[in-house]
Amino acid sequence: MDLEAVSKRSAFHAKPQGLILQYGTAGFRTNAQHLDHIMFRMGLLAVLRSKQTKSTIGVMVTASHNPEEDNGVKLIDPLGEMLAPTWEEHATCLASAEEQDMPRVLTAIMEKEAVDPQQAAFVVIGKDTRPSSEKLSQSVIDGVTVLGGQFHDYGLLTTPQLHYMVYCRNSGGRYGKATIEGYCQKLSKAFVELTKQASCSGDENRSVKVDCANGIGALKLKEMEHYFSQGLLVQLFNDGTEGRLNHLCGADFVKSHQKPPQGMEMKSDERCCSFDGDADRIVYYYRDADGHFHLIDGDKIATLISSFLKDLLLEIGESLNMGVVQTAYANGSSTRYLEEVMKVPVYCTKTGVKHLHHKAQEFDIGVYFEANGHGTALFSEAVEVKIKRLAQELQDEKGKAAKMLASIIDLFNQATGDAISDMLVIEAILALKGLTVQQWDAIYVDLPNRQLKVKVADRRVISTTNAERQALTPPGLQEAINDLVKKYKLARAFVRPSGTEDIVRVYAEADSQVSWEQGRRNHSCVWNLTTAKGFFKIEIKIECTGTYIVNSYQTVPCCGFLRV
Ligand code: NG1
Ligand code: ZN
Repeated sequence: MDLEAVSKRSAFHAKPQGLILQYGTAGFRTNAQHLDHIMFRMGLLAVLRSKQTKSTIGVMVTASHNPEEDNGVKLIDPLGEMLAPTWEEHATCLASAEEQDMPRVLTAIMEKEAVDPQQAAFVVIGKDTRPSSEKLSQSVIDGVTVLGGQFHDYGLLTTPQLHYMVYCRNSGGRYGKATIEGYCQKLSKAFVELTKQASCSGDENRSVKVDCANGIGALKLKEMEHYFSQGLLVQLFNDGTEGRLNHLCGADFVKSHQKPPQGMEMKSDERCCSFDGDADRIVYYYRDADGHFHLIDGDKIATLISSFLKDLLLEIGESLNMGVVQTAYANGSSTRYLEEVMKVPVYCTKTGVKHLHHKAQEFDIGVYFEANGHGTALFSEAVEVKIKRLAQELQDEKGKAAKMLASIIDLFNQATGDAISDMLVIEAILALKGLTVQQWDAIYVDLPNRQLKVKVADRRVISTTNAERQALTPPGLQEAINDLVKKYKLARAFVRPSGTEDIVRVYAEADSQVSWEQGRRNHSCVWNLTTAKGFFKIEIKIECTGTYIVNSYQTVPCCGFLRV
């Protein structure tokens, strides 16, 4: 390894002095202007990780649902998974090292991870449609090549497509062909096979409107259109020809504002969905005859999928171990429905797909979704082999169910949550079950809930436990939350520091109908605490306003007291 060459090249991607960025839940994310050195260094790190794992590593240039001026980067591990936690730390160290220290940090990582410098390295790169992505992905390539790594640049891809490519390349072809045609063919073949079995196939039922967040999802859906042209009519909105990426549209906007995106024509009872900017999240929604908007989020998607899979297993007569994985943001009604009605075990992990993904891998069949619409289903290799064998062997109804299960296994992107693949899964299930979007929505009624972002002086004053559902610090916070929520039926609230933004997130839900009937009551709690950073005043306020419970939380320096 020629450290001198690395140093020389790094000077073209010099780190602004003092700029410290952290590899968070979804890699590095910030304004694109601050990312050139990060990209170069992630190119270097990807080469080291590739040498260490003797596998292809992915580097995706995207900032998902963030505004267009931001960008970001994350590394993809050999099985298409998120980067291992120890390497996230290496990424932060390497990104934070001042220019002159960078080669030393690089060497230290190599020593710590016993990287063989002679080992060959291969890196695949993808990028989203942000104006900054082209230049930033060139900086990644610069980092890869200066360390002698080989690379393939896929250019524009959705994030889950790059995860898929990495998984294909490292599974020796078992998972599929690592090309965009391979991806389209695998998914469309599975979709067509699956929907062949559907008895109702009226056009009405088989058309869906998609808000593409003005992002990469539009390009990739257009590329796929002709593969399933007979099976599904996909109408694209916010396809990037006019609006700005993620601006007033996309899955994150729809989920957090609980309203339709701009630029989408919605007639009553039409099935609509939104992707996020890099097409790894999806939420569905519709307007009813009275014009009311109804959101169908990741929790209801997980419920639809797991109930479909469970029915198929019953039909085949196989009792496999299936589990559903959620986070603390899952609506309480969904958890209760899954556990009490469907009798499926539900597990809660920390926020962030890597936590859900790893938990889901513990089951024969693991379905995981974040409420924001990021998720997929995982099938163990043994289960996949068994189901595909049963699909050949079994006859009649059992054989039909086994064939459907075999197809749906291929339709899921098992490397990570994928809006395109999830949309096809959902459309296939709705067609097979003959369900309208309203019937799907009516499976259970969401508890009214609110999620807020609060800017705080230092979000690290809050630490959590029990899958982020309880605050450990600051002292007194959890007790205050407990005091408030115990006054309401089915109430739940928690606060946690975000892993992707410099904010604290507050979540609250309750059966507000009962609270409302009891009258308008406001409860608030204020207390003071001293931290290493100084004095903070914190207020938690839960109030009943109409049908919602609103919870707000704020820390401010002692110079003033504000309330959101
Ligand atoms: P943070 O910022 O840590 O809450 C957000 C989402 C996660 C996940 C990551 C990565 C919520 C409440 N949080 O994490 O679910 O998707 O971004 O994109 O939606
Ligand atoms: Zn995303």
